[in-house]
Amino acid sequence: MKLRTLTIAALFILSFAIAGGMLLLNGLSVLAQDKIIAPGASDAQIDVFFNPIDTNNDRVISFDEFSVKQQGNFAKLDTDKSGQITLVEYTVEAQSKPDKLAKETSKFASLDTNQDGSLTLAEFEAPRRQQFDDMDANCDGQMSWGEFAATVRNKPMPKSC
Ligand SMILES: [Ca+2]
Ligand SMILES: [Ca+2]
Ligand SMILES: [Ca+2]
Repeated sequence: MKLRTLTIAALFILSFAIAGGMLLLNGLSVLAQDKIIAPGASDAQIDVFFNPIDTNNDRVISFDEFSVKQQGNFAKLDTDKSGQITLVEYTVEAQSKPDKLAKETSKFASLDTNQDGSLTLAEFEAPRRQQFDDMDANCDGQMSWGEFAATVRNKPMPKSC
């Protein structure tokens, strides 16, 4: 029963995080980009966050598992399925809102690291990749349960690459 309550709370928090906001609830805080911080989390509470991300249940989080939402967003924005997102595709929903358009245009520019006017999946996912690499303390390309838990508890492991 307790776990069920926790799961509902986690789903609520995650859906809020997807909206890009920040929420404080029972000492858990969730920042934009789905960064979850819960300093006193028990192992069971960590599992509530870990398990839905580890979709193949092998107890490690691969980058593809971690970036599944970003990869879905990329596919959605790439309306002509060229494998690249143009500025027009990226800003399609902001066209009628000047404030949002300016913000999205500058975000696009910051993601377009080779400045060729379009975003590859790697460019689009780069912020998520950075977050993953920060959490992958031993740099083996996988996020272990321990690495994940350490970050959620706000005590990231020292890098040992
Ligand atoms: Ca996995
Ligand atoms: Ca580019
Ligand atoms: Ca690792």
